[in-house]
Amino acid sequence: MKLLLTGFEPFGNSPLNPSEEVVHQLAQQEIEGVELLTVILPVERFTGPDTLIRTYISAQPDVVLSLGEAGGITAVTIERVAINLLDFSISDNGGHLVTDKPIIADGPPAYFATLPTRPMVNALTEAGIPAQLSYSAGTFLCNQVMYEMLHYIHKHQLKTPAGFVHLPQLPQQTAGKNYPLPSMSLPLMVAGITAVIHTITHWYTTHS
Ligand code: PCA
Repeated sequence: MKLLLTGFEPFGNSPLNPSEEVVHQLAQQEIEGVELLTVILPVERFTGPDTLIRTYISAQPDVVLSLGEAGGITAVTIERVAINLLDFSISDNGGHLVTDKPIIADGPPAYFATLPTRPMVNALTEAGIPAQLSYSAGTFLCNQVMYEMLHYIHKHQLKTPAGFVHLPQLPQQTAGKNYPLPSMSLPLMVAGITAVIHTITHWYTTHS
């Protein structure tokens, strides 16, 4: 199974993005039954989704799994839905602050993730890693790339399963803040995404 795994560059005031760190670690590991392709996406409203779609077209993966950071979450968070809305509360890395706009003017209100979301949560829980399902990926770049990937697949009548996982911040991003913030260590997140990829691989090989 050819898996396209994406992360995001840092954004906001942070020099790090856990999704980029996890992707870099996994790119150096062997995962049985998986040919892994990785790319780090810009946190920018045009080049972020463009980079993902262009990589998808040239790599022709069997599955797309995208990762991003969400400050304040306490668990690896499997996104079930992407909505057709850009409503940024901070500027992207290109300086765009877009509010109240659709991602695709004539696109449907939402797309569901087409990955096995509940088995992914169950695999994380069984591995002893905090995990949850989520019904909102926000209204920033993570939601946008999830929506645009699913829209492209739908529009071109393709069958590639795709979805998104939000990761907590790394301890070094939250240390020294004068109010408590949740975080998760890099090795635990790497183990978590490895468990997620095993689940997807098993599901893909038994369903296709
Ligand atoms: N998190 C942001 C964008 C990039 C990232 O890693 C989000 O949740 O939209």
